[in-house]
Amino acid sequence: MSLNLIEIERVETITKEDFIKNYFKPQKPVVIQNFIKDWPAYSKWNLDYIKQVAGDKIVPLYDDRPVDFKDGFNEPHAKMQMAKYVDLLKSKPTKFRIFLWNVLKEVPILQKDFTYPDFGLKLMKGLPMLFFGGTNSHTFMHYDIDLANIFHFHFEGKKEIILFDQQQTKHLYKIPHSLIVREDINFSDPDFKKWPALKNAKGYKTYLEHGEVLYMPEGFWHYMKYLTPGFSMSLRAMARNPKNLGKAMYNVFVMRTIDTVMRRIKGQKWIDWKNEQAIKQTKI
Ligand SMILES: O=C(O)CCC(=O)C(=O)O
Repeated sequence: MSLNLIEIERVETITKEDFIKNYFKPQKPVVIQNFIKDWPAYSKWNLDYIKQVAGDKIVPLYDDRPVDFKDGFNEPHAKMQMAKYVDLLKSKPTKFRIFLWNVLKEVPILQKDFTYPDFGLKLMKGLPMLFFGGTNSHTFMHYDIDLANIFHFHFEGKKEIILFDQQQTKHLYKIPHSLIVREDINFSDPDFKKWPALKNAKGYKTYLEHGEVLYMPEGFWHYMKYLTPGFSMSLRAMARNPKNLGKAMYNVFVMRTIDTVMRRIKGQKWIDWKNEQAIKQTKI
């Protein structure tokens, strides 16, 4: 038994008109295989190059430990010099990932290697984010707080991708007052005895390779597993659907505040209660 996933459509390249008509309007994911062949990044960006231009930076690292009530929002689990981190990635599997690292702020020179593509959407120029991971590390199934349209460009390694739209949330064991599902689900090989509702979820999958870009529509759940060491850059455009914009506002101003206050008041009990609710609220 495996998850009910269809392959994400793939195109060699695409015009903005076709992108808007075939993927943005119907909110369908797509992989564009050869879109960035003329970016300097296509030939330059690999782990050695990152070590060369950003080796002395201290980077925030995350592993797959469960959420702890003492952790702040996106608070890193460890810090390391980028040069050492790249050596680690290349030498052995590691759970340590870099998540949401702002390219503009941290290594401005990298901006020379890419341009903001015209997909017919207004990209947020201040927010190109980088993500790194080692063999077998993964990002929990989550969706982004602003429910943005995301363009995810991948470099060097191979990455497994699983996506679900927001309609599937009821089958995913979502943790209330958060943007994640139960962290103990292995989406690469789920235990359906433990998580039977996952049988009803309908999603998408693909494997991303160097130079490919994945479009993730607004608010899509995403799970990403690095099969070999690599890194990605995400560019984002604001959600257009008013319902999603409303959810984004709620997440930023209400959901996050409730969660922070409750962690302070109830501590680990709040986290444990949310984890139980994720099971209770998911119908089979
Ligand atoms: O690639 C990753 O590690 C996570 C990417 C992600 O969550 C995103 O692009 O929003």
